[in-house]
Amino acid sequence: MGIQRHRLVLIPPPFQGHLTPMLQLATILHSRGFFITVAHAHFNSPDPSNHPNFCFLPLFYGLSDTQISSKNVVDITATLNKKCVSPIKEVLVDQIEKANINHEKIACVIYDGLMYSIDSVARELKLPSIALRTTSATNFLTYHAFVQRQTSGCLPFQDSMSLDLVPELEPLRFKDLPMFNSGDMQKQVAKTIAVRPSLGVICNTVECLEEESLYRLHQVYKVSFFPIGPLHMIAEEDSSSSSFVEEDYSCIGWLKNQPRKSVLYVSLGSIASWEEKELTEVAWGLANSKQRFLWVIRPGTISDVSEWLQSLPKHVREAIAEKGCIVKWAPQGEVLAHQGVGGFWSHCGWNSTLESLCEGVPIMCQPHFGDQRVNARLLSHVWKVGLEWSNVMERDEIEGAVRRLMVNPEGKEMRQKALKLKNEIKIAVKDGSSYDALNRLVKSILS
Ligand code: BUP
Repeated sequence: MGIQRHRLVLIPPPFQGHLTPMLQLATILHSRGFFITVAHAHFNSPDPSNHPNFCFLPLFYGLSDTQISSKNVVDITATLNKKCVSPIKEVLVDQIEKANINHEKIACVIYDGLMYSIDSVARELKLPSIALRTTSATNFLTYHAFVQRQTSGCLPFQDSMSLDLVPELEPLRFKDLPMFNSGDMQKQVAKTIAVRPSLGVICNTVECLEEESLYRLHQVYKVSFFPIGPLHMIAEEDSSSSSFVEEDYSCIGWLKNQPRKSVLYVSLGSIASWEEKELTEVAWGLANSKQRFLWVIRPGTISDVSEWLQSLPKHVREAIAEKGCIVKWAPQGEVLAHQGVGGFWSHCGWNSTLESLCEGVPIMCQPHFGDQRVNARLLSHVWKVGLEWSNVMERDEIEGAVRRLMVNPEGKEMRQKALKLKNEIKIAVKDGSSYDALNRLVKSILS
C-alpha cells in the first residue's frame, strides 16, 4: 500500500504571540487535507479539545514557564535553540517510524523562525522544512540589513535615538529598528537569517501591505516566500481560541450599548505593560478626553486593581464608571470587529497590528520593543492608519492623542484609509495574493 496521508509536524516556541499564528497555520493546512502534529513545550499546551483533529506532543526542553515569562527573549531563544535539538530529533524520528507504520509521509517540518536550530535536525533526517515568520516581512528585512552591514564593515545600527532615515530601509529611521546592541542578540540575528529552509518561508503578511519588502527579501534570501496572511483571518472558520488566558466576554455586552465607532480599545498585548504611575496617567488622560474606552489591564500589571481605582480622584473614577470598561483579557478579535470600536491604542505587536488592519480600525501607536517600532512606522508612514504621538506618559499628552484619533478629522481620515485597506486584505484572502500563495505552498509541500 502506498502513502495515504501527508503529515506535517509544526513546532512553535513557547510564546503566546508565536503559538497562536502557528495553530492558525495548522488549522489552515488541516483544512487543505494535511494531518497535523504540533510539538510544543510541555507547559505551553494548547487545549486539545479546541483542535480535536490535531496530535499534540509535549516536549521537555528543561525550561520552565517561569523562565519563559522572565521577558528576556534573546536569552530564552538562545537557550531554547540549544535545548530543543535533542528532544525534537527524538520526536521526529518517532514520527517518521509511526508514519511508516501508518502509511503516512512526514511531508514537512514547519518551525517558527525563532527556532532556527531545528533546520539542521530536519536536514539530517532528510525531511523538507519551512520556517514560519510571525513578524512583518519588513522586520525580517531589518535583520538582513543588519547582518549585511556587519559583514561589509559598514556602520552598524547603533544609534537608537537617531531620527535619520536608514538608506536601505526607508521609511524606517534608525530609531525604529529593533535593537541589536548586545553581542548575544547579534549572534541570534545572524543565526536566524543564516538558515535556508528547503521549501522556503511562510510570512504572516499580505502582499498589498509589504510588496516591496517581500520582493527584496526574496532577492537576498533566495528561497520561496509564501505571504499567506493574515493567518487569523484565513483560519477564521475554525473559531476555536488558542488563548491560555480566560477571555472576558462581558465587554462584548458592554460594547453593544455604545454608539458606533465611539470606543477606544486600549491594550498593550501579552508582554508589555505600564507601571502603576503610568496607569494613573492613562486613567486621567482617558477620563479627561471624555471618550469611551475598553481597557485591558492584565493580571500582574498591578497588585490590586480595585484598590488602585479607589485611590484615583472622584471625577476620574466617575468617568471610568460612566465611559469605561476594564477587563483582564479581552476577546480581541471580536472586540476589534465590533461596530462600537473606532480606535485601538496598541503596542503594535504584529498580531494586534494585523487584527486591527483586518477590521479597519486605526491605531494610536505606542511601540515598546522589538519589531513593534517597525510596525508603528509602517502604520503611521506607509499605510497612514497609525497615529504617531509623543508617547510621553502624561495625562495631557494622552488626552491630546486620544482626541486626535477619536474626534479630530485626522482620525477620521485614518479610519477611512483603514477601511480601504480592510477591503484590499479581504480580496487578497478571498481570491487574491494570499489565496494564490497558499495554493503555491500546498503544491510545494506535496511535490
Ligand atoms: Br492583551 C490581549 N486578548 O486581552 P501581539 C491580547 N490578545 O486576545 P505580543 C487577546 O494576544 P510581540 C487580550 O489578539 C493577539 O493575537 C491578541 O499578540 C491577543 O503582541 C495576541 O500583538 C498578542 O503580537 O507581543 O505577543 O504581546 O508579538 O510584539 O512580542
